[in-house]
Amino acid sequence: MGKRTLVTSALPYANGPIHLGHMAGAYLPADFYVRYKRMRGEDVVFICGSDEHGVPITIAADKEGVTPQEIVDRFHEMNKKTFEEFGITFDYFGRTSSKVHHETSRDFFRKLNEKGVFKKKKEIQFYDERAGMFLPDRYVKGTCPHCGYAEAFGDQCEKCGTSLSPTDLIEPRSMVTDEQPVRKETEHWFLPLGDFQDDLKKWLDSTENWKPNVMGQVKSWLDLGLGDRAVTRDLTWGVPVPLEEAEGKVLYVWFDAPIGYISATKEWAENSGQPDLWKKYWCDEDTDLIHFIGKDNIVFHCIMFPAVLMSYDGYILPKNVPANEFLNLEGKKLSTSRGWAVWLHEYLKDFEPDLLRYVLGIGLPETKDSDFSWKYFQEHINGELADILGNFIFRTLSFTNRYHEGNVPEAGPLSDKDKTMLSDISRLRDEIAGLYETFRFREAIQKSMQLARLGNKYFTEMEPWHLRKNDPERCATVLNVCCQVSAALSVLFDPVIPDASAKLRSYMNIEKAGWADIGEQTIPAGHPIEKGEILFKKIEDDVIDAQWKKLEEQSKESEADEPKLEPLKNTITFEDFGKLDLRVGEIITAEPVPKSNKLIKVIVDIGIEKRTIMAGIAGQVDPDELTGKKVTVVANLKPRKMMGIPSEGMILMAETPDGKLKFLTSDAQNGSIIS
Ligand code: B3M
Ligand code: ZN
Repeated sequence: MGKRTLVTSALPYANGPIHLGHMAGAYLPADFYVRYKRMRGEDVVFICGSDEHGVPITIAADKEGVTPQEIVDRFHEMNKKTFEEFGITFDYFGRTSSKVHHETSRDFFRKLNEKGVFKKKKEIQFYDERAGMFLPDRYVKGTCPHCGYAEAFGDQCEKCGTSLSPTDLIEPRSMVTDEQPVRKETEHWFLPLGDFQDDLKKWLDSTENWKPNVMGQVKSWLDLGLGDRAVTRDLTWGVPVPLEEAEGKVLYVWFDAPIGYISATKEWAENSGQPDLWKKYWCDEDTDLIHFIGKDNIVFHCIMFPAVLMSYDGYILPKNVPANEFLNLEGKKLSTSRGWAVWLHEYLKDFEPDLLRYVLGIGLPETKDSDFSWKYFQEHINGELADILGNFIFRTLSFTNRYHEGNVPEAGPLSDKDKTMLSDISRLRDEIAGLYETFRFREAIQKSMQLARLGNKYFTEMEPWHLRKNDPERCATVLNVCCQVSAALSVLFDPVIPDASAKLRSYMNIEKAGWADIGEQTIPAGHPIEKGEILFKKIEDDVIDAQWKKLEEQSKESEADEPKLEPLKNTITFEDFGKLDLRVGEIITAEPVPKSNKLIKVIVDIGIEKRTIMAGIAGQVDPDELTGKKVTVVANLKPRKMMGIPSEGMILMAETPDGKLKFLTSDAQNGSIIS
């Protein structure tokens, strides 16, 4: 263990509000860890900030028809506030649009460039001719060559996690126009990750306690062999590349964003009046650097950023990257576009932060995807926070208050049960510490609840309400033990439910809340204690119903935004249908019609003869790709002239709700009748 710890949480894109999935992935576990470390009196700094570059920002801006600046300003402020209200205790929350960040990331690029780390390569990239722009990786979608997932992005397949290049995709399409992009040459700077293969492997082998799911992913990329990764982009939004010859290019967002951790630490140091302090956290081997992220960010934090740090030289490398898997909602994948999400700022209108912190905490997706449901929320609050923890505290405090004038009573000789209860405090405290140290927060929280459970059981078995009359001395001893357990709980639970823990400490007049201060004798006899109030109220069914309703409405609303199918037409008779002569045809040639932006002139072989057909499909399909296509032809449609050319039939097309045309194709021989 190092002398100090620098903890970072993934910089959220400032393109939308924070939801439960974000929270469970990179923020809440980090906050548990940091709060735990602070309670131990350790030197820890917790850094985060808004990621304000990259296509997620421009996509959001395009969608709303506003500038990227407007988007990042709005969501930076909003998310910063939400984090604060939810009790995420960053020491500093920066933003990558800051001057310090631009300077820092440009300095990184410049230095690496001067050292000759980069390769400059002309590259063929996808270009959207209709939109007139090179397509960033995220603007290209297609089928993943590894797992066949049809909606993979050009930089990564979210299904199998493989890191991709847009040109790897099968049937790529532009997200801007949905057209098939063309390949065009452009020049970029590349980080040749292959050069770092051995050093990365050495570093990874030297690390300890990594989660198997994280290490497994990283190792499999290394086994595949690392390639070159472009670190510049043809975009206008981002940090400009600090070279004259790179006019019009910006740094790739995944080059500058992790450097954002460094810039934010610099700003934190500056604000704290010791501008050089950041170096202690980034350049001193006695610092443990821990990155909390979601699993989709593993490659960037475990391969790309370490390679950048190594080549700059003088920086420490991450000690651990405890990435989490994903959180589902009510059994379904979270989806912001489909309105299937619980937004933190919405949650906070209805409930206290502690409740969700606890419930997300016991079900964190640490080793596999996990699920959040409102029923689960209700069950664990009522069954654990209220019935176990809250109940034990309430019994202890009210009893002490009623029968011992609000002072911790003096303990007499201890029975075996008393001794066991007291030793459970120190035993669990140490076990919980071990779990926090190894990023097993779910178990740490379950074990904390275990102490309350044992306390409750002890209280019930000892029956102080009887002892009070029959054996007042025993009663005093039992209550003394219960007060020790309560005091310990006020500290052990602090990382998870800080508000309730602080309240409990205020009832018990405990000022200092340090991990080392709790044990078998935390508070002395005679210490004043107030009765306090009930810590957790139970959640009724109607409250949960209201949340379900909200979710349902929210997801319905966004369904309404999706294109609708046309209503069915009036019924026709069999004879009506029988009048149509539908044939299988094959396109022999296709050419654009001059001066028409809709028509393509095609010659179709319908077995019996060849027909000229004017098809209104220009702009949707590429004439060069039509030859050989099997289609359905209405063969007995009365010919009519279009742009002066007679069209002898019609090619049937399916029109999707969002206006895209698709052929109806058949592998039957040309001229076959369709009926
Ligand atoms: N903004 C991706 C994300 O929010 C990205 C993280 C940056 S961490 C340096 O998933
Ligand atoms: Zn895949």
